[in-house]
Amino acid sequence: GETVRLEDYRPTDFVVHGVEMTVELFEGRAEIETTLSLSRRNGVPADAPLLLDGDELELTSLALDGETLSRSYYEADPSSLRVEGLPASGAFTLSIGTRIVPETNTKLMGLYRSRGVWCTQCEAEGFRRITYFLDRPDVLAPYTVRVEADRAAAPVLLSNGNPVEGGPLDGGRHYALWHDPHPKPSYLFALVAGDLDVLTDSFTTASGRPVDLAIYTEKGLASRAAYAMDAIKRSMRWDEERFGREYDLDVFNVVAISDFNMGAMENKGLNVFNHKYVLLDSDTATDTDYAGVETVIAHEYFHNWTGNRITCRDWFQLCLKEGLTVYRDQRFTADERSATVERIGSVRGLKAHQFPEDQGPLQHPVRPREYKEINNFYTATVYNKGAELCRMIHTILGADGFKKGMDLYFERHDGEAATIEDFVRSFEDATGEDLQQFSLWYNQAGTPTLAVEERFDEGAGRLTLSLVQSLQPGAADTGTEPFHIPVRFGLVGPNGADMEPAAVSGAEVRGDVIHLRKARESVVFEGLGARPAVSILRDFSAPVTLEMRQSEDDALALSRLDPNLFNRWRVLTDLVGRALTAGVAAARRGTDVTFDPKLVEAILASVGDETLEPAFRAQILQLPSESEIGRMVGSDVDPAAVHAARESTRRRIGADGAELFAKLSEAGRPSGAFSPDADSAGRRALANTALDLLTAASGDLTAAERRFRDADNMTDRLAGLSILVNQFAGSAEAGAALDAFFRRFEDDDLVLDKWFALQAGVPDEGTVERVAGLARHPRFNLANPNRARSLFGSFASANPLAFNRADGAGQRLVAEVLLDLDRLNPQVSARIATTFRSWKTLEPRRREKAREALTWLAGRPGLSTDLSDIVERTLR
Ligand code: BAL
Ligand code: ZN
Repeated sequence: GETVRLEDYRPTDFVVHGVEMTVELFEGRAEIETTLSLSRRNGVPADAPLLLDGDELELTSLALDGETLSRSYYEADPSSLRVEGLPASGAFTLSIGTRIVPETNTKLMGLYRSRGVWCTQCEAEGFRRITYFLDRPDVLAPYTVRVEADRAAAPVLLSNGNPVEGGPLDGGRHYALWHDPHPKPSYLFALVAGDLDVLTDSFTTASGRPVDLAIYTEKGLASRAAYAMDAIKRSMRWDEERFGREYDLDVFNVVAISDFNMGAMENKGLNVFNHKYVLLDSDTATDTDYAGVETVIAHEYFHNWTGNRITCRDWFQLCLKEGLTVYRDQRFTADERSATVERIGSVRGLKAHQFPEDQGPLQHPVRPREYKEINNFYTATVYNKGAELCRMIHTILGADGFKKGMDLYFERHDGEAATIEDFVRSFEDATGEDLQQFSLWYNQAGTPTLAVEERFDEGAGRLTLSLVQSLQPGAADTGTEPFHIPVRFGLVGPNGADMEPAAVSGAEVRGDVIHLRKARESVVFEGLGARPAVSILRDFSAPVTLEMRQSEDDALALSRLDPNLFNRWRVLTDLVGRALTAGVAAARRGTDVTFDPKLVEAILASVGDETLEPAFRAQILQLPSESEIGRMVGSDVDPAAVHAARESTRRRIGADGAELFAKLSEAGRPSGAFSPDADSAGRRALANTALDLLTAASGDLTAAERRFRDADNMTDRLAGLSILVNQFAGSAEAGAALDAFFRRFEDDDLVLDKWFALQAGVPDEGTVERVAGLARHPRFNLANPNRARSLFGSFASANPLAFNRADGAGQRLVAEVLLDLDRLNPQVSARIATTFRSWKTLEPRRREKAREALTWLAGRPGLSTDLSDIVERTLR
């Protein structure tokens, strides 16, 4: 494929004023007639042709102002339509007929069928698989869409905007007409038709507009959408209260689909969801699933303003809508649940997914400068680091300044396709703050290191903090200039309160934020009556790697006393990380893995502290994953040593905390009927984490078996099953539990995904053969993205031990599957391929095996642009 570059952006030659479509759905084909109202942009030469994008299209008709166009005026092939001789000035219409086959569309981009339901996915470039169009986000127009289908096959006919009319047609067919008055880019187009159930509700906006809400599901599943419906209403209210944004149509529709490449899609007025993020009940979904549904529902709803009302000028600006909308959904979760636990979860996610991306061969800035395949840039960097950038703007400007900037952004750019520069300028103009240096965060890739040293002069009561930032050049080669880093901090006194220095000098300090702008700067705090424990980078105020040689005593004091709860978790996690890294080195040498008793004591003290939220205490108990430990080790990684060190540490904590864990595992559980609320979920998380560690230490599976058997909800059932399957792999008990689980949930795809994923994650070298066997299971289906991800995505991303097995069989298995999957669905194949991104950090033997697998894959003929782009960049 061709490389697309940011610097090459220029507006289209033609302006689209309106789009009218008729989509006729039949078994085996769809006929589409699209009428575009167009005009030549001022200043464009009168002989410039109109060039429209297509992808696997068949042109069936073409008319200019209603008159069939002669063949000599146009050239059409499946991927483009070029029209000459169009009017030099004034408006005209072009009517384009296309024919497609939704049934054979396994890429799940454009119009396709999932379990008989017609549905669409157009972001980023799927609309061109429906009709020829200027398929780019800066072409905005109102749409009127008429959908026609057989009434029995598709009693429900949906598109964007408001319903206008509908009715019967000859031959058992019927139609519905939809009008979306809000100008939108083609990637927000959607259409759904099928025999669906519906759950309805209503919402009245702050200014009194009534909105009909509906969630459509496959037959018999609408009752499982109740929690999602509640989340919609809470999201709508929250956006009014926190961002002053109201909904703007008469209806808001959500459709849950079985076969879906992403989590969900924010199409205007018609959000289409992977059913995983809609359908829930206590018997089939875990607390994590509930939280996921709430987040994704909120995220897609929030896009209505950040993404839809204000969209992106070009795909390089993707973080403009995605980073901001992730930031908004994180704030929503913080308000609805617990701010500290939300922050811990987001930082864990950032470190697990974004840091390795930013530190490996797939590195790219939050705003990339070039791409070959835009689908490969829906990444943790664009989304999650993009959200961190919004959070840093909030930290720099404060809540009031941030709000003023957001309000100005909405006021200035509503109805437009905007850029990162527009966004940043809104904050600058609203507050007078200079964010030019800050903007480097959008353009320079990589995770900077922030090294902090402290010096205390007892006699003078003076604390000096030296801060040094550095950035290593990486794969993206985008420069290493110093950033503007907001460092939130506190000086914690012996009684646990933040101390107030009499005077501060050096680097700029505003309130509790140090503004580091140079490569190295110091801050001097005067008039401190005692030596404080320095609580640095509170709430993870910048996405950096923190290096601070803090004394263990100070760190342990902070773990008990820091008023900033996030940092209590952070200091313990950093100490655990250091201990695990040393443990990996010991395991590699074949010596015993030891663990500082004072650290275990501090962990147990926090976990046993009844004044803290259970969900927070559960976070303290959850050790970094094996992948995360591998990233901390950094190079020459032996996954077997990582596994050994982590397991030994788990046993050690389990043994030392046995008494506490026995209590938490039983007495801490919520009683009464199941409720998915955050507090109950937190108590289940703590109880189940405690049981996991207790079992790791005792080697006794009785309690886990009981938790599995007696569970009245999926969270507990799956927790019991995971302990059996992960800790007692191959045992008769684990096998029997897996079989029982399968028999009970055989007809439920979302639960079966858990069954596949659980087995793919078992940290045992034999899992390679097990996964190969599961791929031949009658219920495995490579064409279903959720199923493909549940088996192979889980295996490659969550099981470093087996995936990187020393003989290379794990990597080879995945490479072979990627090739098969690529022929069906390049987007999903490319996404799973990113699991190879840390291969260069492996020890030499495994690294060589990974190189062989990747090289083999790269050499297969006919790879998609999606997959070859990832494989080639990963190998480079
Ligand atoms: N826009 C793609 C799905 C999402 O990020 O909401
Ligand atoms: Zn999004």
